[in-house]
Amino acid sequence: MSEEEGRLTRRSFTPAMRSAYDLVTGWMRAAGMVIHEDCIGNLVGTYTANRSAARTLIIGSHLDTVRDAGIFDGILGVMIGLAVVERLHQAKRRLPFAIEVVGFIDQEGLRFGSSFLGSRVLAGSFDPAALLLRDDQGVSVADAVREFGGHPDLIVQEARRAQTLLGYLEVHIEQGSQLERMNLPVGVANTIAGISRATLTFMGVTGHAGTMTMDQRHDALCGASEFVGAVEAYAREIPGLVATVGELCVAPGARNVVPGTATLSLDLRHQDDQARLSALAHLHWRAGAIASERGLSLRWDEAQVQAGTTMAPELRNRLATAIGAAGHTPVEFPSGACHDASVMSGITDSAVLFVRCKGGISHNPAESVTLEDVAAAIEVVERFINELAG
Ligand code: HGY
Ligand code: MN
Ligand code: MN
Ligand code: MN
Repeated sequence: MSEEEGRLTRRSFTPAMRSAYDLVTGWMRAAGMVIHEDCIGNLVGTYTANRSAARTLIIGSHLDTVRDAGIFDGILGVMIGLAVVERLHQAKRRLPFAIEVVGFIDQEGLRFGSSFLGSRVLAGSFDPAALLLRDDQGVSVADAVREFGGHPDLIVQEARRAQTLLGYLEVHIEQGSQLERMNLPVGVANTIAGISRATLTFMGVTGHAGTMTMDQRHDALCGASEFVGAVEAYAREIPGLVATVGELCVAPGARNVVPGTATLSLDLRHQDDQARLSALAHLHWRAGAIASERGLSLRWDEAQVQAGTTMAPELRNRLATAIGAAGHTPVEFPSGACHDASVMSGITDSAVLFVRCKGGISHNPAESVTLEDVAAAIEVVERFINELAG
């Protein structure tokens, strides 16, 4: 469950992740699945087809979480895939394609500041440099993978071949409130926002809180704070842009010391890649201007985490048909949250089925869904699969 008792924080390759794997593996085995953990540690349950050389439909999502997470973000998609296979197993039904239920080991990237480590391995877009990332204890991804039972040096072989795949379906809580507004249990993502991230460090002069006069100061935290305000003001002006400073670290971090450095994270998203990249360039310029006005220096490290993605029209249509057949109005809308489906789109047709969540709340222990909406999602996935099986 969690490392801090009573709160859910399931970080990649940790004992908390291992106990989740133990639970899910038991359920997968009971549902007639063959289990394996791949070279980076993704959990893969395979429900074999009724014929050899069949293609595979992957149904999955991530098993890692953010800190103090809700209990549905990620794992709901694995459990719904598992529930659908369990019902096939109970009916002693095998399909003309295999189904793999995949729990990706690292999508949120809380532990290493990575992103999509698990799905990038399957999609063949894994960057080996990610193996060198270190967590707050100095443990590298490579060592964490090994300790968890994986094989970092064999990761490149784990990439799937597109011709063996039928597609990828991710069932995920909406993490927004469109479905609630439309009073619908499920919906389909037509696009997924792209993400840029940056880590900024403002560097000034550490000083004595009592004797360094205000005109002598080059206070790194004041520079960072001005930047945080500028980010919010700018994002409010640009339609469709969301910008978040989620992490801030001040050093040396004492109440009687003028801060010498302030390091912060920046997460930028927009459905349009051009708009996102020009926002990133503007905020980079703004950070530089604030630093020079205040006699600070600035370190700026940016990463293009994921481009905006349009989900596969054919799968979206099939989902819409399944939703209609299940008695609900099919709707489509963009996803502001990122999903492994945007990475899996790089190798196979991919789609996201949203499940309504209360108040759109997510990345928050108050995250919740209803049993009826989960049942509706399971029925839609079953109809989707039956249609695919012909
Ligand atoms: O950050 C996201 O959008 C996702 O929840 N990982
Ligand atoms: Mn394998
Ligand atoms: Mn999340
Ligand atoms: Mn998620």
